[in-house]
Amino acid sequence: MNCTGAEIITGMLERHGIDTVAGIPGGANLPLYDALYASNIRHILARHEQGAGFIAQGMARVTGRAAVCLGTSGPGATNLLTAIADAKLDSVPVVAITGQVPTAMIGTDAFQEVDTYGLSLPITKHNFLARSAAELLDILPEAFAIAEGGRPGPVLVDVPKDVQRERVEFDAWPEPLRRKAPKACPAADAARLAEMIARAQRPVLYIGGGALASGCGAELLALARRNGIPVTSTLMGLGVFPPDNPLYLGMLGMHGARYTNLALEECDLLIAAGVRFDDRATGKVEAFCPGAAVIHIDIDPGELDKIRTAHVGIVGDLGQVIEAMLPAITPNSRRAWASRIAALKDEFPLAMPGLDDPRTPYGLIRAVAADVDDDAILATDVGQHQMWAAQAWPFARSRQFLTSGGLGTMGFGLPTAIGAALAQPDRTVVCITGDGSILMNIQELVTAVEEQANVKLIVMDNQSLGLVHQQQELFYGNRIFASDFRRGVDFAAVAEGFGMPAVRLGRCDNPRAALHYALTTPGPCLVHAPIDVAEKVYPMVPPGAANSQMIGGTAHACAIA
Ligand SMILES: Cc1ncc(C[n+]2csc(CCOP(=O)(O)OP(=O)(O)O)c2C)c(N)n1
Ligand SMILES: [Mg+2]
Repeated sequence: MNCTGAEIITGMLERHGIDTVAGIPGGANLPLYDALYASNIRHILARHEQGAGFIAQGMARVTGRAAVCLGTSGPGATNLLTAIADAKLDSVPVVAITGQVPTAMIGTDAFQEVDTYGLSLPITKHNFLARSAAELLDILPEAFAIAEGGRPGPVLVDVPKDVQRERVEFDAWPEPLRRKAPKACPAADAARLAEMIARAQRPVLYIGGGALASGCGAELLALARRNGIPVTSTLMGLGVFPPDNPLYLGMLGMHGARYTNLALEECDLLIAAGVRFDDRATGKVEAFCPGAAVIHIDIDPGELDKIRTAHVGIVGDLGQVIEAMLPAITPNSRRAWASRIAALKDEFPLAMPGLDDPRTPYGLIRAVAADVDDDAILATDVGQHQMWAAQAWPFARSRQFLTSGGLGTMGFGLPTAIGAALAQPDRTVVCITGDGSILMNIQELVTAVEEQANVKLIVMDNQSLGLVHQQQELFYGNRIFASDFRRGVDFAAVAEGFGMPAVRLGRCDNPRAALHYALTTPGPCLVHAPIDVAEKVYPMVPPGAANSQMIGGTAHACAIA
């Protein structure tokens, strides 16, 4: 074989099953783009590198496989960083390949030079600076194995221009590296877990993104059912557990239902499965499940005892650990605990006012959900609309909900939805976004049009950074500052300017019919939905407070001065 470094990259991408990449070319990665010209890989030309990063995330989040984004050196690389950091916090396997100035010029403040390796160090699972074309034969397989193995995450490969052009002779293409099988759960550990569960009176399973990555929905369901264990989910775990199962408690934490957080207060055994005790889930951590023994199962040893010391911590693949302990789990219906939870549910249900009215936040989200099949993918941006969607959308399966959980990145929604639609073109992808968030990656509207991605954007327009407005109103004495937009945007006209059809719900007599038209017309479409700025996401745990101190969300929402 005789290839350039750039040809090695495209050849290795093909060998890893990559058929689509997203990026933007520039001086320092032009040799790579020249090699792409000659390859079968489809290239999605994003309009901003952050868009390319999130398009890759969308592909990775729905498939569970690593996806690839490309950027040139300097500003191309720095523009990718937010999407890479976002992938790190949500454990998404992304391989970012950046061009770099020629090796001899590194460190000279050359045109479009930044230290991409240094900048990406704290926000990647691993990163590489390629020093030779031959090295790429090792780096690329490693990059994919690291991105996908164990706890997934982003990997950056920085490739100087001369390395992309360098020719090298080699005998054979390296095989993709096999993923290391996680260590099996020792029988003694499995027995110990089963014993703790048998002794508990009020256990709760607390599941998160790790459950999704492990693909262990069936095992979790079997465990919960056999021992009558109620199940709560973090934002990242939504979709893993069937929402209509009587054992399901819904989402916990800052915007979880009151009964969910109250049930957690009372539990005596917390089985933390693929979670990281994020503060949005736990509230004031000292007051989280105060009387509970804790079992913590995670594939990443770094998560154990990081925030809450576990009585038993198990490092391993969640599905395998549950499978190992299932035979020792005693059947139990836990009548007393179930009836206590039923009583909490009755007394403190999740109030979703306006559910039948598509002109209200909850009503709109439910109307959209009712008009797509349960295979549809939901992406969101960040803000009130994200939390309303998390509360109201009836998630039926894993990898259906794409949201920026850890980093909370406004601008995530549109490009991520495009990536999901490209990876799975037969599914409808709904993106619920806000008037603030969509502006952060609005340029990708034209990418969606160009690719005819089947993305349905629902812009919930309260002419405000609503979640900020809500916090200022509730916790800063109603001193609303820099959160309301003084000037609105005609998002439908903007979409049309980008070549995307649009529907103005505010002007429709029959909003359900208008939604139906938008959701069933093939290709991308934008729906503009005016929302009252006074609408709130309730309940809400005040920042820093215990989950039990949540406010609002009862039938008579608390009045807060
Ligand atoms: C990049 C970025 N900047 C700032 C924030 C802080 N922030 C969180 S929610 C929010 C408001 C979002 O507004 P919008 O998209 O209109 O959603 P809404 O809350 O109104 O539904 C802001 C500014 C953020 N999460 N991300
Ligand atoms: Mg808004």
